Amino acid sequence: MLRDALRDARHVCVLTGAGVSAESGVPTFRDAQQGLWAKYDPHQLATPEGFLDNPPLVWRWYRWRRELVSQVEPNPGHHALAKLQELVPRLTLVTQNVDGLHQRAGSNDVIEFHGNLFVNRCFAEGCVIDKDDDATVPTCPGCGSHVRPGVVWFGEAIPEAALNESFATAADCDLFLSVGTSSLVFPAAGLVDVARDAGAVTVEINLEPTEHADTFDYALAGKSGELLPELINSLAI
Ligand code: BV8
Repeated sequence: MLRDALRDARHVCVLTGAGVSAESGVPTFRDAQQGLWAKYDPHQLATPEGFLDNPPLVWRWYRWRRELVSQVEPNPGHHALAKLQELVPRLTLVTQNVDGLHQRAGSNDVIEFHGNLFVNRCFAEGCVIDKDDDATVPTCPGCGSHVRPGVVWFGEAIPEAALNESFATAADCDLFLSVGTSSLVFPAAGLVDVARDAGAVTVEINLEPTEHADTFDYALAGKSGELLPELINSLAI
């Protein structure tokens, strides 16, 4: 029984994707882009090549996303994961999301596998840039290079600390919970294989079964904002 496996778990590893933020009103990459962004492919915009090809366009897209995320709230799914962290001996939350909503819901020690939407970095050096002038494309005060959003683009390496800590967690956990992700983007999608090989119970919660659903011990189809509170509240009983 899933509830018993969760109750008996010593170390839970949770991996979340854009589906966890969907009920807060944050569109997923695979949802049709909204409004003027409908004609752009996020997989093109979210690349270093896309940025260098048109820095003002990519900045407009990220500023639009920052504005959108700053106006939404964490949903019951985010809050349920924050509550789960209090109910189990150890929980490590790895998120592919860049919206910071897990932290706003009270989750601690979140590993941001793909960076954070609200951080700015120097394009050339990678260092964090605190100031954000309103220029169309901010420039690094240190070296004059473009400033870029502090997210991981397609074709870019995952930050080493996040990568190592996430794979170590997957290898150590005894329950792996994948929520709201299509499990199509690597290397994040490879975490569950490490957990499974280490003997962990694996669980998928997704709006509809992903193409990998049959490789999980449990696969629950439905909204994370409904299924997570149900699951976690059943623990508290
Ligand atoms: C890298 C930040 C190498 C940017 C993002 C094999 C191994 C390694 C790499 C690759 C590989 N094969 C291919 C690659 C390359 C590539 C990749 O995986 N491509 C895919 C398209 C095949 N990977 C990379 O480029 C990665 N880097 O490997 O570097 C390297 C090594 C050394 C040196 C140099 C290079 C970097 C990938 C990171 C890309 N950045 N985000 C930004 O946000 O702007 S990824 C971005 O897209 C999201 O973070 C998310 O992770 C991903 C998918 O987006 P979504 O579709 O929105 O979300 P998701 O897939 O999670 O799907 C949503 C799910 O939710 C759906 O299933 C839906 O049914 C469900 N859902 C919806 N509503 C709900 C719900 N579920 C529950 N409740 C609901 N209410």
